[in-house]
Amino acid sequence: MACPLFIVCVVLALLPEFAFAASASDSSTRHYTFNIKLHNVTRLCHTRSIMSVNGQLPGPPIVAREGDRVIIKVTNHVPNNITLHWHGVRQLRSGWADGPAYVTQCPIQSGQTYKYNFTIIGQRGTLFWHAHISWLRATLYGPIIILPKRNDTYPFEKPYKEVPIIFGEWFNADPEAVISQALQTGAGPNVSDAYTINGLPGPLYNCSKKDTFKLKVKPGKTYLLRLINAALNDDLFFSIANHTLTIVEADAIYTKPFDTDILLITPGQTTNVLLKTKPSYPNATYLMLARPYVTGQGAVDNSTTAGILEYEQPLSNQSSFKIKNHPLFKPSLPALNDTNFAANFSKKLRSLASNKFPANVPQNVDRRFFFTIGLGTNPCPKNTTCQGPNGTKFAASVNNISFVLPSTALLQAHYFGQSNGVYNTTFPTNPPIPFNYTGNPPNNTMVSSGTDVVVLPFNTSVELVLQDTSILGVESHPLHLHGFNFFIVGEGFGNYDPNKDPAKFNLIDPIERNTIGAPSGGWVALRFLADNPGRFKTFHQKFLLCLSVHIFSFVTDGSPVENTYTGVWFMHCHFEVHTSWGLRMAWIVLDGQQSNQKLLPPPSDLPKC
Ligand SMILES: *[C@@H]1O[C@H](CO)[C@@H](O)[C@H](O)[C@H]1NC(C)=O
Ligand SMILES: *[C@@H]1O[C@H](CO)[C@@H](O)[C@H](O)[C@H]1NC(C)=O
Ligand SMILES: *[C@@H]1O[C@H](CO)[C@@H](O)[C@H](O)[C@H]1NC(C)=O
Ligand SMILES: *[C@@H]1O[C@H](CO)[C@@H](O)[C@H](O)[C@H]1NC(C)=O
Ligand SMILES: *[C@@H]1O[C@H](CO)[C@@H](O)[C@H](O)[C@H]1NC(C)=O
Ligand SMILES: *[C@@H]1O[C@H](CO)[C@@H](O)[C@H](O)[C@H]1NC(C)=O
Ligand SMILES: *[C@@H]1O[C@H](CO)[C@@H](O)[C@H](O)[C@H]1NC(C)=O
Ligand SMILES: *[C@@H]1O[C@H](CO)[C@@H](O)[C@H](O)[C@H]1NC(C)=O
Ligand SMILES: *[C@@H]1O[C@H](CO)[C@@H](O)[C@H](O)[C@H]1NC(C)=O
Ligand SMILES: *[C@@H]1O[C@H](CO)[C@@H](O)[C@H](O)[C@H]1NC(C)=O
Ligand SMILES: *[C@@H]1O[C@H](CO)[C@@H](O)[C@H](O)[C@H]1NC(C)=O
Ligand SMILES: *[C@@H]1O[C@H](CO)[C@@H](O)[C@H](O)[C@H]1NC(C)=O
Ligand SMILES: [Cu+2]
Repeated sequence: MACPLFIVCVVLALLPEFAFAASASDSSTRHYTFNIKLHNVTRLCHTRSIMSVNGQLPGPPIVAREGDRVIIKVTNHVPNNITLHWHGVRQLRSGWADGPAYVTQCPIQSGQTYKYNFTIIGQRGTLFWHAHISWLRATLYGPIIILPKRNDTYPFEKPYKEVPIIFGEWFNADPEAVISQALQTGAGPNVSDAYTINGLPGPLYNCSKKDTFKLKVKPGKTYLLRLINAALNDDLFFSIANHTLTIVEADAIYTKPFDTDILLITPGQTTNVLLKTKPSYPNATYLMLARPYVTGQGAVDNSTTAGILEYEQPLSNQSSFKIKNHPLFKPSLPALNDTNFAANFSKKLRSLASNKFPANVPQNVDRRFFFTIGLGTNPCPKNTTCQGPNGTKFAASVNNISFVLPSTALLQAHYFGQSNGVYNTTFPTNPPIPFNYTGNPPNNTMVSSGTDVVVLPFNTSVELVLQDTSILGVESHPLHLHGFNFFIVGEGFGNYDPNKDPAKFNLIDPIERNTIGAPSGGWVALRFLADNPGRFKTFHQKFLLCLSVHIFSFVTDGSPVENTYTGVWFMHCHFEVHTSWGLRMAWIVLDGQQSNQKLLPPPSDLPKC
């Protein structure tokens, strides 16, 4: 009697979209050992002791297939406190492994070990990992490469080779000293001395020619470049001379492919591009360049990092021709302040939105939030002098609150019901005082401070508008949300108009990402669902759910009842300096009713404060 239903449920439960990774036969567990140690590195003729993972800069890549469990055993052999973050990994029910210090965990102290343990579900492409405490991510970062499931293909031409290209920032001084001094004086921090490609600044800097990344290619092939911006404080333009790139993925979400000679990538973003090499050996070498897109008023490292695209010489030519006799072509990049380029580029990015990889844009909204983001000031402590604007200290805020990190982790406080005195749940839905956000700045630029969060019931559909302010100058901020991807449904310059702008929202195929460069002097509208339907159940659970759903008709409109998205999710500017100044906040998403909609208990080795 239940036969047809039984079969339907077996089939549904077996569909890959619904497969729970750990129970699928082709998924596996990948183990990594990360030893955080000091090691001496020389760049630009300056030798510095840096913190690195296993003595590598950039750190080792994490390679996994969609559906795999990853366990990274991290041991801290340095004096500093450490945490690592798996940037963009959604951490379903595993928020204890997310990593931001004092948000989801206390730091791993010197001599301690912590095992990060999570499963990668419903994501494929490039992400990255980095330290998430103070400015330690300056040297503690590396790629996360998520391959499609076994036997699954890319929705684009199979590349001949895949190469991570990770941008970083090199400081001759210790970045910890740089930020600590800035926070003390209230001034903007000293800027970096170079940008790097795969840890190497390249030939355009003094004393750096030998530290140049070379991408050796064969003619007539397609390469997949996995671009990652791990720089601390700078958006970057990137281009390869005489080669067009095809963007196919961003933040581990497939995009509608589009061709471009130049791309823009903010800290926290990743972009996969296809590079088709020339059909035959070109007798030329090509520079690839990256340099910043600058919108702020402060000091900036405006230098350019370069790598070389080098065609392997045909065998017959090897002796007779020297690569150094070849002409070297240089790409041209937009002006440092080319905001039009940024806006046009952003408009071209669309989700693939295919049947297999749908764009599940929330069509209805339960809760609307309007957050101003930008800089501000804090008063100078009595009897000291400060070097920020007008003798104050630089600060930054969301809805005028400069977020103060607690001395214990928010997630522990939440989980054990000990939030009293740790955080408030009164984070404002709108700016406390409306003003002309992108007009003449108000006279009072002071921010308020606190540890305040938004609490969302399980399964809330959220619309969040981020509005840049002109206080101390407009600026593009790369906002990053932990635990979720959001859809970028609209953006524009000036002040957001809640009456006119929603009509222009793209609810069909907007790009889905975890980090957005909010427009300088403008706004961006994001939507996300505070759960993650349909991909987090064992076969057994899915089968039972399917039966119960159909027998009792719990769900008639296709809305999800399963799954969870529980935890404390940090949201912050991915310019490390702005995060340090307080441009950060957190969302608490409550447990759902069902047992599989709840955060798992903390692992036994979770570090203590
Ligand atoms: C992948 O394909 C191979 C060969 O076609 C097959 O033997 C294997 O069972 C497949 N694996 C999965 C998980 O589908
Ligand atoms: C780094 O170099 C300094 C100075 O030469 C030396 O004292 C130190 O032992 C080196 N550190 C490591 C980890 O090799
Ligand atoms: C990782 O987490 C899973 C799910 O909580 C658990 O079953 C497993 O034992 C953990 N593995 C390790 C090595 O801690
Ligand atoms: C490369 O581009 C430059 C400038 O656009 C052009 O002058 C040159 O002919 C091109 N060279 C090759 C080998 O593609
Ligand atoms: C490169 O140089 C070789 C030797 O001069 C020549 O035979 C070949 O046609 C050149 N290739 C191109 C693409 O210019
Ligand atoms: C970079 O900044 C320096 C000093 O602030 C300035 O002299 C130089 O012209 C700038 N370079 C570019 C490419 O804007
Ligand atoms: C960009 O900078 C140039 C000078 O370097 C200036 O002339 C131009 O007005 C600036 N453009 C914008 C959009 O700010
Ligand atoms: C500031 O300095 C004055 C004079 O030296 C002293 O009387 C006062 O106590 C100091 N205030 C604080 C807060 O340190
Ligand atoms: C600095 O103070 C002066 C005089 O009080 C004021 O006119 C100016 O707007 C202030 N500037 C900033 C950036 O706060
Ligand atoms: C806000 O300021 C801008 C720039 O000064 C101005 O063009 C605009 O009219 C102002 N808007 C309102 C509502 O006052
Ligand atoms: C919570 O709010 C109260 C009242 O405004 C304030 O006194 C307290 O400092 C706040 N606590 C935190 C952790 O921000
Ligand atoms: C490391 O973190 C612990 C817990 O928050 C704190 O008590 C300690 O002072 C920190 N140590 C260092 C070196 O920052
Ligand atoms: Cu910012």
